[in-house]
Amino acid sequence: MFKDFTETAPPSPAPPAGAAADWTVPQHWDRFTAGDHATWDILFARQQEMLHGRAVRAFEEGLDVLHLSRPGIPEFGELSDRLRARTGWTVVSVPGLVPDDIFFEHLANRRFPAGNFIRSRAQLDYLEEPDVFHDVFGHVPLLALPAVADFMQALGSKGLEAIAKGALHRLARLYWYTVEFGLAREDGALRIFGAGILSSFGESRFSLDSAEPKRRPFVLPEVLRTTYRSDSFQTGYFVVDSFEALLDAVLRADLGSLYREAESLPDLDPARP
Ligand code: HBI
Ligand code: FE
Repeated sequence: MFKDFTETAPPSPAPPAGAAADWTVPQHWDRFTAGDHATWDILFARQQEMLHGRAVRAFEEGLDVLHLSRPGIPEFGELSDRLRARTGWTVVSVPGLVPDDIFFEHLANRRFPAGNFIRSRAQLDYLEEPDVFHDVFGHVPLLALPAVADFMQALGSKGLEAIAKGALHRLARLYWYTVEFGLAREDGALRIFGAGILSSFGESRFSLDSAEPKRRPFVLPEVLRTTYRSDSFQTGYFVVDSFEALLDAVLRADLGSLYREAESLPDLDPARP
């Protein structure tokens, strides 16, 4: 019936050679080639144009206050100085995907792990592992906003708790449908705030304009029961009314009870009517 909530997660793998115990590595910004910086510039220009009027307003403000519009891949030390001054967050460099407990431990301490590599020209539209464009362009601008900064930190600590409770798959759905693929209503219009959409040329149009996907109001217990796929555009999105309301819903919830309740109910299809 229920999953055994006392079950412990397997130990995470050791960091690769050259990485610290928390999987961070030097960014080695000086090792990016002119071609790497040009790849960033191509992606940046294309997304900035596409997202104008589509992203939540705070996204463009974040690009601005963090000076992300300057050409080239950002240097994380300088970016962190600007971000720290706003919300106390920093950006740390990692070689790619890191184990869940390591990832959430960083978030719980207001550190955002960002890839130290950029995709190749053949992968402008799709890649498997999050690179510096997804991580920095997609995630970092909104971390300049206090409500999002607090929400991400909360997800970090709730993530660590979820691992301990054997409920990581539930918390991962909350992360997916907000931080990665969230939509928001702003002045009555639908806007994008999820980094997976913000960093995707195709999905930034599809998520708002297509008649195919379902768009439903954010309801925490429903989100925890809704499956997702990572190999195609989403078939359903959740829409928040504000970041403050989202933060409040997650901070006030008794997630342990919601996880247990969800285990006794069937999963939900994001494309359900
Ligand atoms: N590692 N670098 C990186 N970036 C992520 O977004 C990430 C990760 N490790 C685990 C993880 N995400 C997931 O646990 C969450 O998306 C739920
Ligand atoms: Fe991401």
